[in-house]
Parts: sequence; C-alpha cells; structure tokens
Amino acid sequence: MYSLLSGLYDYLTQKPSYKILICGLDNSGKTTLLEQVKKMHGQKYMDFKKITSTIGLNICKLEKSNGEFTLWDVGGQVVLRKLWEKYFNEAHGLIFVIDGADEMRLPEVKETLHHVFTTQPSHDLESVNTTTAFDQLPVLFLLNKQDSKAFKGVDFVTERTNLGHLLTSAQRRNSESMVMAVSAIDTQGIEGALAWIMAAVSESSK
Ligand SMILES: Nc1nc2c(ncn2[C@@H]2O[C@H](COP(=O)(O)OP(=O)(O)OP(=O)(O)O)[C@@H](O)[C@H]2O)c(=O)[nH]1
Ligand SMILES: [Mg+2]
Repeated sequence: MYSLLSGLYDYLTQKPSYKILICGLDNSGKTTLLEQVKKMHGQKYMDFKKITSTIGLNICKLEKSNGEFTLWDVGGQVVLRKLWEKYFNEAHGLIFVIDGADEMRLPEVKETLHHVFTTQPSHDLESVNTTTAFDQLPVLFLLNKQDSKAFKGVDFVTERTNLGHLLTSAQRRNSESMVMAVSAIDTQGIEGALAWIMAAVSESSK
C-alpha cells in the first residue's frame, strides 16, 4: 500500500523534463557558457582557462520550479556539425551561440544558420514535409562575447548573418525566437537568456 501511494505521489509531483541543445560554430563560447551556468547555479564547473574544443557532449542539469532542464553542449567544428542532427529530434529547444566579436566569421555563421534552418535532416529527405527539425522549436540566438571591445552589436550581427530574415521566415512564425547579447565570461545577460529559453520551452510543450 505504501509503495502504491508513494508511487502515486511521485507520479503526481514529477516535474516535466526538457532538453535544450546548445550549438553554434567552434570558438563561439558554448562550453564556457555551459560551465558559467553551472558556476552560477552552485554546481561543480570547469576552470574556464582549461576548456578546450569540444569533441563529445557536455551536460548541465538545472532543477527549476517549472521543470528539469538538461542543457546539451556539442562541438561546433565543421566535422562535428553533422552530429547536431542526432540531437535535434530529442531537443525541446535550441540555443544557437554566435561569436559577436568575430566579424570575419559572420559569413560562415550565415551559411551555417541557413543550413540548419532550411535544410532537411538527412533521414527525412524522403519526407514530403518541408519543415526542418528546428521549425517547431523555440530558438534563442545568443550573441556572445559582449564584454569584448570587438563586439559588433545585435543590429550589425543580425544584418550580416541574415538572422532578421530567418526570424520572420514563414516556417518560424509558428515558434518562438529571440536574439540576445551575453557574455559567458562575465555573466552579463545569462540569467535573462536562461529565463527566456526555459519559459519558451515549457510553454511550447503544453
Ligand atoms: N571575451 C570573451 N571570450 C569568450 C567568451 N566566451 C568564450 N570565450 C572564449 O572563446 C574561446 C572559445 O570558447 P569555448 O567555450 O571553448 O567555445 P565553444 O563554442 O565551446 O567551441 P567548440 O567546443 O570548439 O565548439 C575561449 O578562448 C573562451 O575563453 C566571452 O563571453 N567573452
Ligand atoms: Mg565547446
């Protein structure tokens, strides 16, 4: 009887769990951001100076009143980008990190965004449905390195990467998108960014 009641209690009090994928070009600051989030939440984190380019997957779990959120940080090197697809189907939301201080790589950001948001996942090529894996997910575009003197600003980056067009595209009108500036190093904007993606993810899963 006790185990039945405790099972029922667990079921009723169970929080929904959500997965949020963090992707973007190599060197944009995804892992630094993830480790900073851990630090801000009193979790064990890696010394930022010791972070090297990601090959596998880094994870951070956050318990919030509206659910349990798992952040997945994947590698952004060219050869690893095709692996992002593996996580698309399971993700409830996406954070796409852009180095806002690296003007030289903005054309590559533009090309990658175009690929991610307008190309079908390879296993879906036969499908007649022309939406991409991300069209239905809330997406937060984070312009990182706001602390840097070379930071270009939201308007400049949005224009150079064609982000504005992407945000208003027909496919994305059904799901939430946002652009925010942050600094993974000095924490500027991170709290607001997390609050936005968590609220968007839990709302869109209702
Ligand atoms: N100034 C500044 N530098 C940053 C910031 N965030 C990350 N960096 C630096 O950017 C470099 C790359 O950071 P990573 O976190 O390894 O980048 P990543 O996106 O995880 O790279 P991959 O794992 O290769 O995809 C490091 O030298 C970081 O210290 C930031 O907010 N401001
Ligand atoms: Mg990394």
